[in-house]
Amino acid sequence: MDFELSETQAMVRDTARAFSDRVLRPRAADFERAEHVPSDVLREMADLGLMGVNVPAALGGAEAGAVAYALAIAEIARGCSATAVIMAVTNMVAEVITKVGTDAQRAAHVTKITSGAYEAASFALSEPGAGSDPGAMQTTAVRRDGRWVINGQKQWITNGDRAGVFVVWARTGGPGTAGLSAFLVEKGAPGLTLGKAEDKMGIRASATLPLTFDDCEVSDDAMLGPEGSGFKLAMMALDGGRIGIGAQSLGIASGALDEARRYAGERQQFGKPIAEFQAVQWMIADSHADLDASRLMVLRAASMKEAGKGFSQEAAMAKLWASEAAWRVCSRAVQVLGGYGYTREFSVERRMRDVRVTQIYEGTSEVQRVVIARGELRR
Ligand code: COS
Repeated sequence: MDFELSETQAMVRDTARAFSDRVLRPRAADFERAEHVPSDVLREMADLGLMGVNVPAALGGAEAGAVAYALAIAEIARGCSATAVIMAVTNMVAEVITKVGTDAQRAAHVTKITSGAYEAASFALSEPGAGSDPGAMQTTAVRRDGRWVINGQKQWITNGDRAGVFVVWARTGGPGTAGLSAFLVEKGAPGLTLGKAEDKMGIRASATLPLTFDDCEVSDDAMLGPEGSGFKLAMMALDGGRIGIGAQSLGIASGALDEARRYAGERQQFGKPIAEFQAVQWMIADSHADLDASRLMVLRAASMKEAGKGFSQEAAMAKLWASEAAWRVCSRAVQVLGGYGYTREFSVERRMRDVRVTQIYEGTSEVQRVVIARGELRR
């Protein structure tokens, strides 16, 4: 067992950290107020290789692997949680098209994602009535005159406002999970309407939209992967996505712990810094232990992915643990800062709102427990 990072992994982490400290951390509160991450920020991330960290160089990616990707997401999230989820979903789409797309689909879309020609990409699986249970989806795709015609509604679509391409799941066969297929739908496709962004608790600089498909026609070769393979494709992509959300939770909470540590060293009460009180030391200690466990679990799942091993359970455990630990860490950080922690003067208030969704999106904590228990009971 080797806990040392390779040169490439350390380089990607350092690149992401430097960008995050220079560009994201100082501006995250402004992004939240504007409810938007500026396009030039995403463009610079693409230039740094951050929109295709685990994508082959031949397709414009950094080809740095899944561990480097997790490290990069954590660093970006430490600076700005919203930018991290934009990056996470975009990378997930780039990876899934790379993995199962045809040469033509890769050439058409992956290089546009990695180069920043597309600002972002989207993953359109959930629906108003199909969240934890994608097998219940109602969106349909039917073949008509050599084209696919998509009808239905999607919900909670990260990057819906700025994606150049959407992976859209629709029913092409019978009921349940076996009847689903995935399609690549380009921005501006006729019949695709973007809804109004949700008014969310946190991650407000990343837009989350509903989409409506009303006789949205795509070409015959827009199907991604074989017909009927959509559910498995979604699960496979989400396994990797869950490592990304675990890393995002880790990054958001690491920033909260940094702020709590700094504040505890400066804030004087009863004639000494509050860091000298054991009550505060224990909060810092528990948070540090929580985050160290998260880091180990996220990086283990990422290294198993990189080694080509099965990692569904490990990714589910990493996301479950890291998202719930991050919530505890952010809550303790607010407590350490007291009244100041409850104001927008410090980032812990925003981090606590932002981190809450990591227990919900890309599979709720309850779904992660289902995945873990099924794996465990099958052994
Ligand atoms: N990788 C590859 N295949 C997988 C898989 C995975 N991680 N997980 C399941 N499958 C396969 C199964 O092996 C099964 O294949 P067969 O029919 O050939 O046996 C098929 O997919 C159906 O699997 P299962 O019966 O387990 O599906 P369920 O409907 O019971 O769903 C859960 C299981 C709850 C785990 C799944 O629906 C899930 O992850 N839901 C959450 C979705 C989610 O994260 N939504 C958020 C969207 S992004 S914000």
